[in-house]
Amino acid sequence: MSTTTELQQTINDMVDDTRGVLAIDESSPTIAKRFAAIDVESTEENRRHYRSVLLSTPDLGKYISGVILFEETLGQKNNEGMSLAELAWQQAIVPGIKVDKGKGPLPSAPGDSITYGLDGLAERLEGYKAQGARFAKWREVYAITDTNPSCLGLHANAEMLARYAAVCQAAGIVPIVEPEVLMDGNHDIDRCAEVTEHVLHSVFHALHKHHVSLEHMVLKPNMIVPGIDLRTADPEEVASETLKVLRRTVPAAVPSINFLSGGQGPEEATRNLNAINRSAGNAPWQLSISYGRALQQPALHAWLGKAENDAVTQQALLNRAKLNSLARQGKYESE
Ligand code: 5MM
Repeated sequence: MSTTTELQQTINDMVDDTRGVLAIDESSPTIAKRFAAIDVESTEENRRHYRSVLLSTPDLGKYISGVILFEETLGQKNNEGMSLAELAWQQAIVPGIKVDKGKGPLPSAPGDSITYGLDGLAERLEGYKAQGARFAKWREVYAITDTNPSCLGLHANAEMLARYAAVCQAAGIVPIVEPEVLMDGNHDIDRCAEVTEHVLHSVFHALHKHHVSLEHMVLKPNMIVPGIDLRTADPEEVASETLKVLRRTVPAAVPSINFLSGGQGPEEATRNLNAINRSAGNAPWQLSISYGRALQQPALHAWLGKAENDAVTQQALLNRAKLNSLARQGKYESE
């Protein structure tokens, strides 16, 4: 199979008009924080158990088309000895893998950060592919202040995303490109829109320079929302600002835009997605999800680290996945 055929096949399997992507790719420090909130220790066995419970949820494949795994999870098996990647694919959920190695400060750009992990990426991808991964994900993070992100921050982060995406496509792996403008702060919705427009413009400019095939990637952006300390926007305003910025920056060749939830509550993230899809008209891309917290939070709080809660954990995940599938189609009613 040619690389292009392979990429197209993965896009066909991941992108449709009702399903979305589940992000369970929390790195070790992040999953430890999530488990600490329910008083559960982050051991390898607890992480394996929790994530295999999620991926065994009956009917999850009706609403979820892809799952982003952490490197450790890709090598793990369920109690019956099946790899978690295979378990996902049993329900037509395409397995993918977070390949960035976290972030640190960007030198000469105070307040901006940069993500690590390009060295040896091509070789790592071969290994992940052999374990069943068909797409990858890389996140660059942008904080908003009066002066951030800087010009250097915009340029350097966009270059990283484009270089990562080019390496993935050469290996036949579909890249999810995730430029996350953080909600942290007290900036208003207009400032989030202004920054996100700059970010997406710089990212697509870099993708073009690196000859990334837009037809064979997925964009995972933030929605346009006010800073977490302000939080006054209603879903219609979020929808109109988000669609305005996306129309100005994202080429029609991109098949799917899968939002991150970024700290929005589960209900809020579903309401906003619904409003976006109701207002989208004839938007050229699918408008879907790649939520982590907004899909998992109710499931995590149902689980509480106890095997006797496995079934209610799955019900909680399925419920959120189903509601987001309705929101994907603009058919969600909060009652
Ligand atoms: C922004 O985080 C991504 C989406 O999750 P939310 O919907 O909760 O915002 C998520 O995929 C993230 O990239 C992973 O959890 C990895 O994050 P860390 O911080 O562990 O590298």
